Amino acid sequence: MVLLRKLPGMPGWPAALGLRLPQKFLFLLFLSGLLTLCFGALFLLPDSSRFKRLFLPRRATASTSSSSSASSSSAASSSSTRDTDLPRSPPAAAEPRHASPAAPRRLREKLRAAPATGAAPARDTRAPFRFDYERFRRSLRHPVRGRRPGEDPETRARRMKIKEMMKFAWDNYKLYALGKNELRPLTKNGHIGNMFGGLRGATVVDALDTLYIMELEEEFQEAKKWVEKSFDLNVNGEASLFEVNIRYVGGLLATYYLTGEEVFKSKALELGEKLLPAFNTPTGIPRGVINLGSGMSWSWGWASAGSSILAEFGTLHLEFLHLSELSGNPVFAEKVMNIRKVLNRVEKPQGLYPNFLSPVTGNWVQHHVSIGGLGDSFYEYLIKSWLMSDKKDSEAKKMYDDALEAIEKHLVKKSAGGLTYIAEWRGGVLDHKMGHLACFSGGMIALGAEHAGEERKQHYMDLAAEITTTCHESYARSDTKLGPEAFRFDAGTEAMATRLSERYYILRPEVVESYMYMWRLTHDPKYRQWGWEVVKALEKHCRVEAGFSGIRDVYTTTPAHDNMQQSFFLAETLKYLYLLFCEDDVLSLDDWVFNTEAHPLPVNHTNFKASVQQ
Ligand code: DMJ
Repeated sequence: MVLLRKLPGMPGWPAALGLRLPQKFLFLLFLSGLLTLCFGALFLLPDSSRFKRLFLPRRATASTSSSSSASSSSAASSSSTRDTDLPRSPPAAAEPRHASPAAPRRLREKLRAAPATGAAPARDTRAPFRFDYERFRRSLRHPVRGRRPGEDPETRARRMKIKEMMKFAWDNYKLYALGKNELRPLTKNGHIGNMFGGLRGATVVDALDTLYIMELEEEFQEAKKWVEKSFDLNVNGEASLFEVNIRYVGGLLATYYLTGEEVFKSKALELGEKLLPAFNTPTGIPRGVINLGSGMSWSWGWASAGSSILAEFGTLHLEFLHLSELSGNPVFAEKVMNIRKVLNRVEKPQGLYPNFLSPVTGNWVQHHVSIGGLGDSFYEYLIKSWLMSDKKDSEAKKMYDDALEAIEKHLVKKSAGGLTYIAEWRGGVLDHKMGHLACFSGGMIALGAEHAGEERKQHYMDLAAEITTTCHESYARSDTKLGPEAFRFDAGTEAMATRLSERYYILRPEVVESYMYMWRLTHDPKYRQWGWEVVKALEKHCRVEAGFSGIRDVYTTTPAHDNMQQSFFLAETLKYLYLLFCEDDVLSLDDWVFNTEAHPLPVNHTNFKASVQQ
């Protein structure tokens, strides 16, 4: 209206245009409509627009930022309220970032090409936060690399042998594949694959902390230099949220905590930010695949009806709490605490956790339960969350205790030959099979046993020992003394693969992981003995001219090689073997929990800022 006031010496606008009264009225009407429209359009501007911030109250624009603390809590609470009246479509703003695989292809392609609004690293407006590294180091109860008191020469020699294997694996990767994700040791070149969304150097990041712990100083410096100079996070590919988290975020966090070198922290935080858009779903349960450039996410094509996988969204907790701890930004912790809430709300069949959950409804999609692939590290992260919280996160402990009780009641079986194993469950029907992946559970159950009620302690230690023995049997009964990908207990078979497709060994760590925990918790020398058998078998069957390779059949003494040196061989298999022959104060279990890729993350002795809210 101010604009229409008649100024002295100047005709008013309508008069100046030579309009009559009814026309003037119409003109005014048109003008006021136009103004209303312009104001309304402000709401459609991007949040970053200067005009929007000028005209609208600040809170309205900040609410979509993915990492400001205010926005994250509102996101978390809005996802919980949304859950009460599901199913419902995701909020319009979040929709393009997680097109479901069921969406028509053209739409998905269009969305993929859409600008990267969801992935933009959110601006944190709070005062700069500095993690007190020195205080953290002072809180450790043991020197990170141990004290090296007098030890018997055989143990030392075995440890040195494993160190030599690590150097061999690293040197060949460096020579033939530096900057690629894995080494192909037969063809002497690198492999990139499609799990890491365009990120490179999976072996470098996975190997960093092992090189450091083994005191391979020169090699550690080579790896560090690659991270500083060549590790590019501005990539634009489709990544597994789970794999990027456990290998890259876990590896970088662990190396920061071990060394205090800022580069590892800043890369971990930058990468962590890029993973956040995967959580923009109606329930806050992240989808499995994310484009690290655009922030769009979707479910695996093979996962039942667009579901998310228990072992994937359940294996973020440890790393995300540390991302909050190091950044001072609670958004990471809030995201994983919300996953807990969803899991606690949904009904568990017989107290078991099925492997497929809808990120839209928060309900189970299929009743397949497994402590091996698709389920495994979810259980591992429950007990480790409790340990990492310095035994304060009682919610995690209770979830672990209840889950283990249900597993024992429904899945733990004894074979005719007396071997204890954990079967899989398909809608109430048992599949008498154990995957190599499930063999981590011996170590996990032992780790939890120490903290079980007095009357359960010995029971769980026995269970852990029995499962570890069964997994050892799966190795001992093969011609190579290495274990198959899966072994069965049916039709007269005990701890052996029955299908051709399950006879391979890809340098996996789970069996030696359990040996390491069992050794630390019992000091029974048989675990070192068993570990040494694995070292000899690896040398004999997997070591080739330019590195280590998986084999296609553990039941032949002249196995074909798969031409792949997996990054977890350096991160986990060799690390756990090395620790098996170390004193207990090297990466002491008092101070560290290992993430599922064997990257050590510190126990919270210093009262984390992002401590768990009950
Ligand atoms: C590793 O990447 C991790 O241990 C994960 O939890 C399971 N699979 C591999 C090793 O087998």
